Amino acid sequence: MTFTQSALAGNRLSISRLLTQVENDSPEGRAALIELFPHTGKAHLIGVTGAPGTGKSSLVNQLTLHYRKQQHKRVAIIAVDPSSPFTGGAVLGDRVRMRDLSGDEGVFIRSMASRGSVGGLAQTTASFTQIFDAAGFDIIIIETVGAGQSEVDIARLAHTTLVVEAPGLGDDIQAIKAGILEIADILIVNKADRPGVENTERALRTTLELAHPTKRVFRHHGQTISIDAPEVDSKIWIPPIHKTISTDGQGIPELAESIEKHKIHLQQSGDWTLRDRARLGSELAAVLQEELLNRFFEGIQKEKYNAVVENVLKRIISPYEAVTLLLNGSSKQEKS
Ligand SMILES: Nc1nc2c(ncn2[C@@H]2O[C@H](COP(=O)(O)OP(=O)(O)O)[C@@H](O)[C@H]2O)c(=O)[nH]1
Ligand SMILES: [Mg+2]
Repeated sequence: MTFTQSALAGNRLSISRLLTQVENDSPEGRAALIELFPHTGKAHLIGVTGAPGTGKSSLVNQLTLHYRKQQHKRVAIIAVDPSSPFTGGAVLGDRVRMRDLSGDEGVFIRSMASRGSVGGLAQTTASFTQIFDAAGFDIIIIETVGAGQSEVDIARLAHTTLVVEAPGLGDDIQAIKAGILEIADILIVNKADRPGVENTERALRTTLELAHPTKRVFRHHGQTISIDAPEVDSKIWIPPIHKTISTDGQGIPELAESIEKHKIHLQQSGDWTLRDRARLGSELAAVLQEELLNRFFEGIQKEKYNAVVENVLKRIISPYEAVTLLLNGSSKQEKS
């Protein structure tokens, strides 16, 4: 049995080795991904994002405990933290997780920092989800720090995206500032034991109602009449807001139920397939781009390339002309 086959069978050591090979973009890693791909497409990918300290790791921990105890599902967790200097092991905030979930064969935790991932964070994360999916994990949770574009890209990998807020992070809601609210399928106000939770919830609800009006209000003979908007039907998902306390697990069963409802919604509306198509389409485009660039640089003499760059620097040719020159062997118009 090859070690790819043994990863497919769920062997932890083989999965671990495979993740490292993929992270290093080794030929073995690539070959394994090719072999594993036909076995993917079954797992529910759940993204969890939000500002640092909102309680994402604690929440993922509780959610995983719930899936293990109540539903006996196998859960893989990918924690992406670009600010962390650690790779391949535990990041600092994962101590809670290690304590509660270690020793459970049905749980696999992998942390990833930006260093060590050759193909970019989003690409590596996509490959990781394929490995876990093929290895038979029912649920794959991807935790990212909601900050930059690469986190949004990673969140887009998911079928269901949870955006986590918490009271006491300042008046502005972090998610709205970062523009990640629009990718939320489910909103969570964590730390519901803390003061200010109503304010945070109200602010979220207001923003949400602006984005998803559920009622149409119009005036008729001076009376305000409100009707249900016609487009509000089973095809439209309005993100629910959940309050949770991740230190003791309050609100977690309700959240898990919401996540399941969202999955059913995706499947019944056809959005599951649409999201899969979008995800795999952009992965394909990214790999294609990388491959074309590699082939280009393999096929050109370094001296020739450098000479063209030099001419761009001297303003003899523009970058557009340079590309024409590099791809066609001659530029359309020679400059004197
Ligand atoms: N009071 C309270 N503290 C929480 C809650 N959830 C998490 N925390 C604490 O908030 C801190 C940050 O949590 P962590 O899960 O690491 O946040 P992350 O940075 O978003 O992953 C930790 O000290 C947690 O114990 C909660 O629901 N209530
Ligand atoms: Mg964390």
